[in-house]
Amino acid sequence: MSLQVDLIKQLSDLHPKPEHIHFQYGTAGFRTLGSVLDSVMFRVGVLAGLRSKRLDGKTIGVMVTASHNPEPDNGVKLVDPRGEMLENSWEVHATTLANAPTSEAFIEAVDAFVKTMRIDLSKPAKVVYARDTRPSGPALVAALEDGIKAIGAEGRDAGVTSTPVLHYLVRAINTKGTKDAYGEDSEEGYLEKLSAAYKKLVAGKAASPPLLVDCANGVGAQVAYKFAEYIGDTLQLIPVNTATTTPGALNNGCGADFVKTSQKLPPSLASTLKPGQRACSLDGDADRLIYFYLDGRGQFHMLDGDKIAALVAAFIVELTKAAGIDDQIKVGIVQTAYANGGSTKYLSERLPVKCVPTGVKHLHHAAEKYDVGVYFEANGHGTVLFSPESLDKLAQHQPSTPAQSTALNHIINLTNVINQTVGDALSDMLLVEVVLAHKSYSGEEWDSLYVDLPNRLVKVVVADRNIFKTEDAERRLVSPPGLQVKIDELVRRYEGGRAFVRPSGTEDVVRVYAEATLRTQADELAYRVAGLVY
Ligand code: 16G
Ligand code: ZN
Repeated sequence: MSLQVDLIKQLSDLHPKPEHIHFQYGTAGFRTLGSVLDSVMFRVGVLAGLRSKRLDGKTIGVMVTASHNPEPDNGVKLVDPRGEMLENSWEVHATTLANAPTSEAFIEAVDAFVKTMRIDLSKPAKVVYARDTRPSGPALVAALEDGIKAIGAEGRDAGVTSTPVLHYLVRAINTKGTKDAYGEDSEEGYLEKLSAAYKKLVAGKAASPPLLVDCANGVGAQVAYKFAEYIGDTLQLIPVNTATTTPGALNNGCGADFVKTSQKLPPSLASTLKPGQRACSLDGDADRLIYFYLDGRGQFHMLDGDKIAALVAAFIVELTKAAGIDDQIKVGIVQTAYANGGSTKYLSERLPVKCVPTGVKHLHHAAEKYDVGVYFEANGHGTVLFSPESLDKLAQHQPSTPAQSTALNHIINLTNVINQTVGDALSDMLLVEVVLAHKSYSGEEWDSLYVDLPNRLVKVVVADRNIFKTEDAERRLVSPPGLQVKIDELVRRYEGGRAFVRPSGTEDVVRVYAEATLRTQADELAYRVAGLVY
């Protein structure tokens, strides 16, 4: 079977590539202004179909979102059959296809690609796709559908939903009817699976105080409202910032990225959040989660991805001990250079901790190497992975006391409340609430596990960010030559000082991170390192 060249040409001509724009499949897929992404969407549709054919007709996912970025932005990323990010080696192929200047050049590139990858075009192809609430979404999905049609793939529209739901769907579809079945392949199936596990885990525990959920005026609002129904009285969820149809509201002055970067309470919550009460923020596609609370004096405290990792890892270790399985199932942590020094110190005194470069795929792959891998970026993206061997051990373990049996059931339920395909703000929220309920922790008690070092993140616009090259999981610069020595020299002058510089993978800037024992010192160090970079 060969390519349907006429059909591809006819449809591709409807989605011409804009001149003078170079697209790049980066850490978060293709991401830029929604208004220039039409051709990219069409071509991603074709590519998703080809990937499905290459993998023997397994379903591939496509998510249309720009996450925490401003509303006019949009983006697209591919999801592999087990619900993970697209295999690394295909990123360059995505980039090549997206940049072919004309329909003819595109068809030629597809043809060459099919030949080198030995893709059997007679294989079936299936693609499931979803989008967030951005206004540019419907038109971009229409372009994607043209691409799916052009390559002769079967498309399934999962509608408007969160990124983690789409990842779940891909895994559920591909494991249906097997021994690894992941759940019903629908949003209801997802809600049902997670909330049933949550309810078992908190059965008999005192009801938690109501939880404010800042939905960033994005798609998480819709999923949060549904969870509120599914989990009923066990935990009262109060979604706020749910204006998904108000122009300009998405991620504006609210959401996980706002809270993490500005280290402030979203202004829209100022009159609602009471001292002592917990709240959390999701990002625009609901795959990041940040908690916070106000103390008795009304002072804001943030509980970020690092704090979530510490809370959750300690709880799982405790349960493996209580279940008598801690000699067989070991917990490990994965962080990035952005992890607060306070968290790294606390965690590495207790568990194995690995540091990897920024980006979910790096964390995910490193976490797969542990029996139970807990990975969180400080920005609130993360999850927990249980290896297939650990899942088998849990299923086969014979508890010798009722207490062991209870703990074992808790761990098994945790494997179901956690979305193991990707970071999932609402799944992580349920997980956090389970631990808080079991430990009877308030936000303040959770916060006191360790003290965060004051830190500052700044961006620097430079002429060419590509000259910045890093090593040691982005903690040190190898290029431009000589710069790292100057940074080291500066850092030495600050008590508890640490700083690093890396090029952003999503914006045309260089990021500088600094921390120190004192707030003023952390700020000063960040600005002085930025001065070296500029
Ligand atoms: C993307 C990554 C996120 C990372 C961020 C860093 C995925 C799905 N997302 O959003 O993990 O923290 O990029 O952005 O991998 P930066 O390179 O601009 O600092
Ligand atoms: Zn996101």
